Amino acid sequence: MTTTHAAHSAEAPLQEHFDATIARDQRIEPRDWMPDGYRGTLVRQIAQHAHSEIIGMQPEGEWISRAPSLRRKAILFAKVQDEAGHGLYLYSAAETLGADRADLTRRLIEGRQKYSSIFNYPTGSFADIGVIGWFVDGAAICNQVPLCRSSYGPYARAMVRICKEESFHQRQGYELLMTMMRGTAAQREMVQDAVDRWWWPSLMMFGPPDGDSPNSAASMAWKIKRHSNDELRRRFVDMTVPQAEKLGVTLPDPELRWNEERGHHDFGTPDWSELQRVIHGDGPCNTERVERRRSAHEDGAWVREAATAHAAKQAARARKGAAA
Ligand code: FAQ
Repeated sequence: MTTTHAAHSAEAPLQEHFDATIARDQRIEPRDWMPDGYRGTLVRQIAQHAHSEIIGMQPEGEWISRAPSLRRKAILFAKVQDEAGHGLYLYSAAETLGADRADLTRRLIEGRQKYSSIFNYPTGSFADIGVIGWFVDGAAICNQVPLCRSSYGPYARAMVRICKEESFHQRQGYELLMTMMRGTAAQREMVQDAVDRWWWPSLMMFGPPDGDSPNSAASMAWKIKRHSNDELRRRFVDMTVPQAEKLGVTLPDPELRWNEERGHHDFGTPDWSELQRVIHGDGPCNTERVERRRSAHEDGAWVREAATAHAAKQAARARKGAAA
């Protein structure tokens, strides 16, 4: 996206170099000049993504102590730890743009930055853990594999490892559901109930429809986003329908059917007013999820202070050693 007034300013050669790099599909790196809008958009999206990973630990974390076997507990524990790691890579990527992690956390806690709507729904049964892996990680993969080709180097590289781990997460969810579907009638009902509750919120993860997505045009011109919200949503539906058939569950959408002509599935319209409500703080669990994040942050203050004091001590020792 070329800023026309820049063509007349001292920034013109820098803007030209930036535009040419994007046009050649090469990466922008932290040392490179970039337009303020590009930097701001990246900080916004990466911070929202990082916050989602961290808040996303809560709905599943609630089940670690209630997992039905040691094996399931170990798997869930590893998954929730992975989400923490993803949050940390992403905050680091935001820091390469000049953002400050403490400031981003403050903005999250004060409701000034967003996180994914999906993490404002309750996890009522252990089947929800399987469905989160299958749907939520599946949607995350659809959305994030193209981000491995995002134009900003540190973000794209962080996404490579994140996507590998999300793929493992999705499979563990599907395997858990397969196991439950081979179990008792009550277990099969739990799976169907979880599918019914998570389907529509999962479709909303891809964001508002293209016509109501104010950030998409610039993000796609800058090659931060490679596909539109609706395009990725369609891919997710096409990917998930055969998996649902194999599993033996029904997706709760009477309009869902294969369209031979288009070579894609037709599907119903999510309740966009629900998405807006949840994004703006009025979902079933927004208050408790942000409050939990706030108290974890406050309770962890002594750890941050101790780590800072320890790092200062180590640095002083190293200086003393170098001077001796
Ligand atoms: N929830 O103009 P657009 C995961 C906001 S990680 C909340 O279309 P954009 C892993 C949007 O920010 C899941 N807010 O925006 C995991 C904007 O507001 P703003 C997170 C939403 O950025 C699995 C406004 O609405 N993934 O699942 C949502 O071009 C299991 C207008 O929207 C990412 O963040 C929403 N659903 O497109 C963890 C991926 N949709 O910022 C634990 C990276 C839209 O102007 C357990 N992000 N908004 O105030 C993206 O790809 C994009 O940011 C979109 C939105 C596609 C989410």
